[in-house]
Amino acid sequence: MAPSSKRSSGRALCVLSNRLPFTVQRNRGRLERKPSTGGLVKALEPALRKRGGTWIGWPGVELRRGERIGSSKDPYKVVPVSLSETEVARYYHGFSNGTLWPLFHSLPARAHFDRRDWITYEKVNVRFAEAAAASALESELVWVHDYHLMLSPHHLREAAPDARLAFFLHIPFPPWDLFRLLPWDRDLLRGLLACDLVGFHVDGYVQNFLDCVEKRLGARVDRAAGLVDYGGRVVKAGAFPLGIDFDMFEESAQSAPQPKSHGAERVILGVDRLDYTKGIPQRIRGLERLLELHPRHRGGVVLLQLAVPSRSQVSDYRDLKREIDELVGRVNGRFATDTWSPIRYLYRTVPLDRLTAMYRDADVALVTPLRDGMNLVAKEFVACQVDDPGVLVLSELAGAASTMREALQVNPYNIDETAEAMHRALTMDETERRSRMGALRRRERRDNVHAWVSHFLDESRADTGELTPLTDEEIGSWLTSYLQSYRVSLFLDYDGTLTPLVDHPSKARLSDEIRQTIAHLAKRDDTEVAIISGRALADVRELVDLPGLTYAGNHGLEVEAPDLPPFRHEDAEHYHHRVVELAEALDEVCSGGAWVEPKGHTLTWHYRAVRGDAGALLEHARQIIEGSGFQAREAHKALEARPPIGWDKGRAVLHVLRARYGPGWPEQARVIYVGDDHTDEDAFRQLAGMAMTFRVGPAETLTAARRRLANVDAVAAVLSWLAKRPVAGA
Ligand code: ADQ
Repeated sequence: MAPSSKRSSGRALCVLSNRLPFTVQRNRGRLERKPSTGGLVKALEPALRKRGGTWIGWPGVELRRGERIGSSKDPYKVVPVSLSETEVARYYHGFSNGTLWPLFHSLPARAHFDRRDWITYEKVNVRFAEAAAASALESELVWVHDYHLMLSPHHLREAAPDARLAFFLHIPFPPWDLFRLLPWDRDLLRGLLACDLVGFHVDGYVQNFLDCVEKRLGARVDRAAGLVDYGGRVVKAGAFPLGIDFDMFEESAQSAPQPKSHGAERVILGVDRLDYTKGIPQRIRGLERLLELHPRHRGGVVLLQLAVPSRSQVSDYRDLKREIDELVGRVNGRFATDTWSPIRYLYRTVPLDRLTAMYRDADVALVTPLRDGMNLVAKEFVACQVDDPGVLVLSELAGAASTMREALQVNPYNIDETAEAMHRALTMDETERRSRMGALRRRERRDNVHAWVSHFLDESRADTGELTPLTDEEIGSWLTSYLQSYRVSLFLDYDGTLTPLVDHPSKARLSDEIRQTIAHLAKRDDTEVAIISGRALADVRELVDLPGLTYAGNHGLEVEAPDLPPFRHEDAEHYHHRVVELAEALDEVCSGGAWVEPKGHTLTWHYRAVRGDAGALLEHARQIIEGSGFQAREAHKALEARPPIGWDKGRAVLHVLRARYGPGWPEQARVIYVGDDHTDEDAFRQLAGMAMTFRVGPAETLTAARRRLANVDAVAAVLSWLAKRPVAGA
C-alpha cells in the first residue's frame, strides 16, 4: 500500500470488526441482511450514526463479483470484506478461534499452531487494512476490534502514517509465560503497537500486555501511566471495562410476560455460548455436589442452563456438546424423581423478552467461566433483577469479577466451593441480597455501554502523553547484573545511532556531549570502544576523530584497532575495481536526487532525496546491483551493495572479540552493541545470548536486539551511564 499522510479533522469514525453489524445470508440467490443483536453493535451503531463513517467487516457469506450489500439508506458506509471458504477455515476457525482464542483464555493445550493458518490470518488482516485505508484519512479515528484483527493496525499505519488508530480486545490478554508460546508473538505485539490507544477490559490484561511488550520487544514501558515507548512513538494502553445497555435490559425485564404460575422450585440460571471457556461441565458437577452436600435442595432447585450453539464446525466444540449431553443425562439420571429433575438444558438461542424474563425470575445466576474477557451475562442478569433480588455467583476468572465485587465469587475449577456458593446464594436473607444487588445495579447502570463508548472515544482524542526521560536507575536495571565487574567491549554504529539521520551523510556530525562521553569511555582501563559503520573506514575515523578507539568500516570488511594488527577481508580486495564499475552502471538510476557513494569494497546508492514513490527506481537499482554480482541490502532510504562473501557486522564483531580476548572471550568481557539499521541486525543475531544489544529508532520493523532505544538521546543516556559506572575490580 502506498503511504499517505493527510489526516482528517472531521469526526467520522471508521470501525473494523470481524463481523459487520448484520449478517448476510443468501436466500434463493438473493442476499438478505439479518441484524446482529449483540450489545456491542447496539452501542457502536449510534456513535457511528451520529458522527458518520464506515463499518468494515466480513458479511458472513462469500460475495460474488460485483455483488454489493451496502444500501443508500445506510446511515454510514458499509464496506464488506469478502472471504473465501478456505480463508474462513484458516483465518477464522483456524488462527482466530483455534489458536488465539484458547491461548488467550489460558488453555494452551487446546491451541494448535499451524503456519498456513497464520499466513492466511496475515493475508486477511492486510485485506481489512486495505479496505480501511481510504476511510482512515477521512476519519478522526479508526477503531479496530478484537483478536481477529490484531495485525491490521500495523498495515494501516504503513498506508496512513498519520491516521489515529485504536484497538480494543474483547478477550483476555494472557500473561507472558503463555503468550510467548505463540510462534508469531512479536508480530502480534507490533500489530497492536501501531495504534495510538490499545484498550482492554481490565487492568490485569493491560499489565500482561505491557509485560509482553517489555519482555519480548525490549520496549520501555511506564506501568503506572500505561505508556509504551515503541521506537520513539508513544502508545497508550488502558482498561475500559465494557458495560451493557442497562436501560434496555431493565425495561425489557419489566415488560416481559410474567410466568403463569410461580412454581415451588428455585431456579439457578446459566446462560452461555456453548464454549469450553464457559465452564459448563464444571457447573453441572457443582450442582451435583450441591445435591450431595445439601440434600435439602433435592426436589426444590433446578439448574436452567441455556446454551447458544457456537462454532459447531470445530471438533472441540462438538466434543464439548457431547460431554455436556452426557453429564446432564448422568446427573438427571442420578437424582430425578417422578416429578422433578435437577437440570433443564436448552441448546438454542432464545428471543430477548424470554431471556430477560428468565434473568428476572432466576433466584441465582451461575456465571462461572474458566476464563472470560469480561462476561456480559453477569451484567444482563443484574440489570434484569427488577423484582425480589436474586444472587450472582461469579467466577473470579471473568473480567467482570474485577468490578462486580458484591457477587459471590468462586474459583470455577473448585467444584466444592461452587457448590457451597450456590447453597449460600439459595439461603441468603433478603437484606443481604438487597444490599449486594443494589450495589451491583447502581454500578452497571452508571457504567453502561454508552458510557463505555464515550470514555473510549474521549481517551482516543486525548494527548497520549510522554514517558518520563530515561533514568540512570532504569539503565542500571538493564545492565548492572549483566556487566557485574567485567570489562566492557562496546560496539557502536555511527549514523542513526550516535547521530540523528540527516538528508546527506556528510552532515551527520557527533554532538560535543556524545564525543566527550565516548572519549571518557575510551580512556577507562576497563572499557574498549569500537565504532562499526557501513561507511568507509577512513570516513568514519575522520568523523569521530578520537584516539584509542577501534574503527570498523564497510560493515566490518576493514578494521583498525589500537591493540590489534589491521584487518582487511582478503576476498573483499577482489571487489575493489568492481565497485568502480558498479558505480558507473548505477548512473542510470541516479536521477531525481538519487546518488551513489563508492566506499572502496562496498557502495551505497542513496534515494532519500527522491520525491514521491521511489519503488520502481529502487527495484531497478536492486537489479543492477545483483546483476553485477553484489548483494543488495536495504538500509535507511538506501541500498547497500556488498561483496557476497558471507561477511557482515556480526562476523566483524566476533573477529575483533576473538582477536582481542581469545576464543574464551565471553569469560573475559561483557559486550554491548548499539545500532539502528538492518545491517546491525546481523550483529544482533550473531551476538544473541552473548551480548546486550540495543536497536535504536522507529520500531515498525522487528528486531533481534534485546532492547529498543527511542533515539540518539537515549543512546547518549546509556553511554553516559557506562562512563559513570564504578571502575571494574575497584
Ligand atoms: P462472549 O464470549 O460471546 O463475548 P458474553 O460477554 O457472555 O460472552 O456475551 C454472550 C452474549 O450472548 C450475551 O449478550 C448473552 O445475552 C447472549 N446469549 C447467551 N446465551 C444466549 C441464549 N441462549 N439466547 C440468547 N442470547 C444468549 C466476548 C468475550 C466476553 C466479552 C464480550 C464483549 O468472550 O468476555 O464480555 O465479548 O466484549
